[in-house]
Parts: sequence; structure tokens; C-alpha cells
Amino acid sequence: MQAIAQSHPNIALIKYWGKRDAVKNLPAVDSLSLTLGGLWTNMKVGFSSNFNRDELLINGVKDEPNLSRVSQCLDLVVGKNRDFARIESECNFPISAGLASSSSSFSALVVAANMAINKKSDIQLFAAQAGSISGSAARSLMGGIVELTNTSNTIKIKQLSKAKRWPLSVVIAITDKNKKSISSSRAMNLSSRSSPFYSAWIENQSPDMKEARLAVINKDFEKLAAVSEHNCLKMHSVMWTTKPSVVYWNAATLNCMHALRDLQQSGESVFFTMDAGPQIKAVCLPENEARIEKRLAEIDGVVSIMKSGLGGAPSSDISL
Ligand code: 2P0
Repeated sequence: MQAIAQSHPNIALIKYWGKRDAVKNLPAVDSLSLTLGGLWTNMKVGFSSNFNRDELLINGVKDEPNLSRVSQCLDLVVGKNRDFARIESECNFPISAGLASSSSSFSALVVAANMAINKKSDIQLFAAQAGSISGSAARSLMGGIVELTNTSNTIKIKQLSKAKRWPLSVVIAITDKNKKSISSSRAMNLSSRSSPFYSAWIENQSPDMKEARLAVINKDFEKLAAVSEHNCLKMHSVMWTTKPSVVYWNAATLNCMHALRDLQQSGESVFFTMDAGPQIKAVCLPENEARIEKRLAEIDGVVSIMKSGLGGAPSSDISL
């Protein structure tokens, strides 16, 4: 009753912010994301009747704060009447810092837990299970460029482009490795209640999805850049106008954004996106990667840089 899975985080270009059903954790809007092959979470899950409670280790350290969400995920996959589990997670990037660690963690956990109990692979079922714990996690169950759409009472994921079909690069400027001050789940619930821009955000998501989907199908970088930056700034406008306001950026985030705008002016194929944290993600064509990295590394406040191409779906042929 043990299994291991590796999964990659994903970053949304057309963002998910807000829930239409907080109990089922169903997103209020559709979203579109890139799966990042260079970043990963390895997850080992073992069930035993000899254990007397669930135990979680993250990068070798016992973790209590995240345990209840992990146990909740296992209850959902296996059933509440299950044996207790020992869960070991390893991650090669900062967690809870706006780098989508919950997407790789919960997609890996769902895959490993289903494997441990010998459940047949069913990607849409796995997406529903992962999504009900972390909205972004469902998108990590596929590689390349993925869309998540809302159907009547659940979600559906679809691969729009395989990683190799359109090999984009992502340069991530890390400006703060600390945990974010407010979880995205809590922040988006506050936004839906208090931002005067929230209803406009929801109403305008479909045209953005349509435009981004088309840009991916046509491999049109400039169109994808324009709609992605616009969608990102709209989401952050909703965050900023939440009461109390949710501002994840710091000075370096803004300086990186200006630097990327300058690079765009000089003809580089690059655009930015930011999530629930101060890190800035520069999406570019692989041939532009070195120049983007060099420029971002020069900016005051950039602590480190990570780079990633697009990656694949979760895999289970790894050891921990
Ligand atoms: C996204 N984010 O589309 C957006 C953009 C953050 C900003 O999905 O509440 O931690 O657990 O469903 O999975 C945040 O991800 O949110 C998120 P919950 P989650 O990637």
C-alpha cells in the first residue's frame, strides 16, 4: 500500500481567482496554464494499519500546518475509513511563496494515493479530486499547455498543446522566499465579497480564454503575451481592491515588470505574469531565455532565478 509520484507545478496565464462553490472548491472562472518541467514535487504515500495517525514530512521535516489538508485529500481519494498514512514530500523550489507548490503537491498526492490503492488511472476523476483540494492542482495532471473549464457540477481539463509542440521557456525571478502573508484561498474569498471589480473580472474571463486558446492553437506569441499580461493585471487589480487589500508584490516585482516591458520595446519575445506572491515569471521563447535571465538577475531585490521549459504529466517511475 505504497506509491510514489512526481508532478510539476503549473502557472496560469489566464488566471483562476474566486470560487463559485467554496465547499466543493469549484472555480468561478475557466483558466489556462503552463506546466513547468524544471520544477517538481516528489510525493511518497504509504498506508499501514500499524500507523496510529497520519504523518507528513516536507523535505525531511515533520509538518503539522499542512497535514489537515493532506489528510482531507487522502480521505477523498481512499475514503474516510482508511488506514493512516505516512506522506513524504520533496520539492525543488520554495513552497507557499507564489510558485504554485500546491498544484504540484496535490496533483502528485492524488496520483500516488490512487496508485497506492491500485485504482485505475482516470485523469478527469483525478482532476476533480485534486481540484477539490486545490483549484490549480487539477491543471498539473497534464503537461504542456492546459485549460481548465467549468462544467455544470465539476471541472474538466484538456491539453491544448504538448510541451514539444510549442516549447516555451519560463524564467522565474524570486524576490522573496518567505511564505505569503495570506493564502490565495482566503484572499480570493475576500475578493469575491469585497472587490468592486470582482463581477467585471468574472464577466470578462470568457473572451480572454477564447483569445488565449486561439493564440496557443496558432502559436501566436504576441497575442498570447498581450492577453496574458492583461489577465494577470486584472486579477491583481481585483486583489488590490479587496478589503482589506491584498498586495503580493514588492518593489523588485515592479522593477522586474518594468525591465521586461523595456525588453519588449527592444524587440524581445517575452511577457510577464505574477500569481499569489511576489515572484515574477517571464515567459519567453527559448532563444531569448539567456538575455531575459541576465537582465532579471541584475535587478535589486532579485534573490535567485529559476528556469524551466514546459513539462509533462505526473510520472511514477521515480524513487525517493
Ligand atoms: C491560478 N492561483 O490560476 C491562480 C492565480 C493564484 C493566482 O490558483 O484556493 O492554492 O487552494 O483552490 O490551488 C491559487 O492556487 O487555490 C491559484 P485554492 P490554489 O493559478
